[in-house]
Amino acid sequence: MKFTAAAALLVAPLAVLASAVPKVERKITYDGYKAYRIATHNNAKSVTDKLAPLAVVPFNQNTRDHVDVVIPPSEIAAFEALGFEAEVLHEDLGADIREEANSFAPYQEISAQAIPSDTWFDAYHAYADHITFFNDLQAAFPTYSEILNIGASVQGRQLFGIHIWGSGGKGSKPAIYFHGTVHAREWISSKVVEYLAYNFLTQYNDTAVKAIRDNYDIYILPFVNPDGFVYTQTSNRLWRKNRQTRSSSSCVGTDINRNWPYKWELSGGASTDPCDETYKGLAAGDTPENRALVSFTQSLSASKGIKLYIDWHSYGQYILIPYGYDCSKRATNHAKQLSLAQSTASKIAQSYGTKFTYGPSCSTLYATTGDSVDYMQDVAKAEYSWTIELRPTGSGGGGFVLPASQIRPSGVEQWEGIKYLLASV
Ligand code: 0X9
Ligand code: ZN
Repeated sequence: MKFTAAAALLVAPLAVLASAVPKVERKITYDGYKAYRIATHNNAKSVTDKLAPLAVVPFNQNTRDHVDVVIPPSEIAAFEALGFEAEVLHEDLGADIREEANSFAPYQEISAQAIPSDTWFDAYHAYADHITFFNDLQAAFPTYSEILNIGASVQGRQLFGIHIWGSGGKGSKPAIYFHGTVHAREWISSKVVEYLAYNFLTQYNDTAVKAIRDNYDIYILPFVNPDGFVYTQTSNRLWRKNRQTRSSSSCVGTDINRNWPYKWELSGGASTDPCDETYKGLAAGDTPENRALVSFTQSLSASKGIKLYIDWHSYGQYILIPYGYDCSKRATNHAKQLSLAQSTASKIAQSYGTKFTYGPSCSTLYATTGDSVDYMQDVAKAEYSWTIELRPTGSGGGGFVLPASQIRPSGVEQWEGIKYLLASV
């Protein structure tokens, strides 16, 4: 499949083009682009072979059941002539991106030490506002939290986060450890981990939340790929990887979730082509983001250990347990992880009926090498190591561009799931 968005792009008019700015990237609008889910019936290759002559933009990673693609306006007639069994995910991706942009809200400034308004969860926001939100949230609870800065991205942004604790004091308990937005376009993942952080801090007077806070130290890193996230806001809403350049290629970006130094060398679960969405890098851990994450993870592992790690992604509505690198390998506590995934999925469904599929990541979805979950399980020795793919499923419409009205329900159902899970581990 050719990735030709750069060639086929439609451009938004630039409001200001200051001559002092050396290089301005034009924004891909995706106006008139349609997203489809094509049923593959276990034969994805026959689908991708038929798509090969078209200028198709890969959308989500392919699964056994389906391939999700974005088709530029000029190719829609040719695509429809192929006669696939397909459903529409976005009728006009550009229109949905514009609606998302229109739903942005500025951060509501608050007085010193006040708690940020929870209207934060009704809109998407600029990256700088996320930093302000976290700083203000932490400042409202100075005795029970601190801001983390664990290292810098390729472009020098800090990988920031929040550390929350309870009556045991700072750093006295095993870690509950969450990463958000490793894939830049998966915006709902940062909003959901923010929702969890907000509730962990503001609901300490709730008995169940107090028990969790008193038993664990909680570490939440909402943007482990900040450069990629900023790029989705300035240039290309569908960007996935980091923004690392390499002298060996003109293509930009490495998939940080294929770059972890564990089973990185295996083939079949990542790409060695720098132009691909799942490019693994030239060596394990050769992205600055991954190096910072590895070193921070090692410090958690070496101090009180990691009870639970969750890598928050979208989309598909899955709870995925180890492993990614081998479809027949199971964790030593597999039965416990599977039963917790099942009961957590039931708990999540109690809020609005949202169905999450659960199971081992490779056999349920597809193989991945050098991913965070396998590293956390086997190297960092996390007791439970999961990926959660948030809303939507895709079937029924939508993908990475999820209406702002779904931020709060996504947060609510995951909060219920996490409270249940942390009371059960
Ligand atoms: O491909 C990934 O890294 C994750 N999916 S996403 O669509 N958000 O990119 C899945 C990681 C879970 N691991 C496996 N499925 N093996
Ligand atoms: Zn992802």
